[in-house]
Amino acid sequence: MSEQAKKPIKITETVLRDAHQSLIATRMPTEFMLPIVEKMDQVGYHSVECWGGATFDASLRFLKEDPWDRLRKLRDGFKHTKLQMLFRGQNILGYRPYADDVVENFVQKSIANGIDIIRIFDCFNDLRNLQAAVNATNKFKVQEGRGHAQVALSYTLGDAYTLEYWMDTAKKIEEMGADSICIKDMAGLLVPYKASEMIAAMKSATKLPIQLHTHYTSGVASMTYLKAVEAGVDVIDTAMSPFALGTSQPATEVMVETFKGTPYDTGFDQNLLAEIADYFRPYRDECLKNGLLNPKVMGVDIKTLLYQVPGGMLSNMVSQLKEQNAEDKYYEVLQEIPRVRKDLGEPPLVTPSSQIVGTQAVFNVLMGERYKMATKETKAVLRGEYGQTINPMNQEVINKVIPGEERITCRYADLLENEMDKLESEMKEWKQQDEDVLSYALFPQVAMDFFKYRQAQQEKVDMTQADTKNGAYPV
Ligand SMILES: [Mn+2]
Repeated sequence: MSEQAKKPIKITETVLRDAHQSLIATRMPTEFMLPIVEKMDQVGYHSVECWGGATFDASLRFLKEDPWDRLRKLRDGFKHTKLQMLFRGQNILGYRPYADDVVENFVQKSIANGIDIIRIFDCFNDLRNLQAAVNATNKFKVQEGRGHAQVALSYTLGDAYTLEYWMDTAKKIEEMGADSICIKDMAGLLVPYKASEMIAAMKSATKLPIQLHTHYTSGVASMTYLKAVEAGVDVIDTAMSPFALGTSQPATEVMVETFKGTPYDTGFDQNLLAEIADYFRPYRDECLKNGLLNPKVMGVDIKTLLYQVPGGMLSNMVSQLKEQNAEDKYYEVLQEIPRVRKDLGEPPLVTPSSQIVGTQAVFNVLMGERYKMATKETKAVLRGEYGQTINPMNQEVINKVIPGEERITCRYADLLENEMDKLESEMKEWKQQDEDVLSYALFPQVAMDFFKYRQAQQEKVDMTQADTKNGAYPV
């Protein structure tokens, strides 16, 4: 290939977010991350994913850390590398739909505290649930001097998910003002040759850069990346080898070596990557020893391809059945999952739709009658509160579960009153920084427990040592 045809593949490093979320339940503490930041900053990554997803919840709940403080510390350390986060559309990082003022405020504070790229997704791929976050990112881009709105499409299989659908959606994403598109394959369902087709089709539909995010769960991920790169994908998500593979991403070093000497050569220094891997490896060993890292999640789980459900959803289902002493119903539930998914309009299976479909399938089987009992969430989906699905929902199921109830066809957040003031009034005695209101908005009980813990720690310390500007207190 000629010099002009060179197209170095860009890499987003996930070891500080999705990799440890997928392998060790998001338990990597900030203190462990900071010493390696300077080296990571020299690699030349397109971005480092380090925030959002479950990091926020896990920080407050289990690590007793202020997630905002983690972000500021990482921002301080990464002088050259863009920081990236995962954002669940109108649900932000929480589990309910928020009013637009909370979404806007969260986006502003994320960017102001150090985020460059916000990856925004919706479990139904209902773009209306992403517009407020995209608009907010574009609004603060100017004000904060950084900000990039990436819309992620939750990848799934099903008759309605044709190449035309993906191409059409890519065009709509471009029209809504996003800066790039991500194909988010949370279950590792995208196989190599399908990836070629999909990337080529989407590239013909949009000029926006396309990033591919997948998981190694089904064992095909690095081959999928290879075909996607050949088909023109711009960025891939990888994890440093000690926290790669299994339910995490393909290994950074492996993908870098794969493209060496080709037009896609990243130019990364393998020796530098090896030093970074050396830092993470003993921590991986420690996690194996203390049980945080279960060897079970490190193999190939072919069930995810067979049943087209994410690995995490299967393990949830197994524990639900175990609680009910009904493990013998496993295969019955597995067969019920696609039927429930169809009844609900065939959405992708990703948080929270994966839990909603999985739990309802368990209910349907255990009750011996379909929809004899429906969860609160199933009802909300049927009412249209989660948004529009690709296919219509099953009218018989609607009649049985929410008889006579009015269904919503507008964007659900249009029905919500602004709520920042109310949230602030509920927690103002604990507020030490504006960001605390957002922590409380997302996880009221967990944040409150954290605020109490923080105060107790502070009362034991010399307040003259407190770095109030950064909200960092010596404990
Ligand atoms: Mn992921």
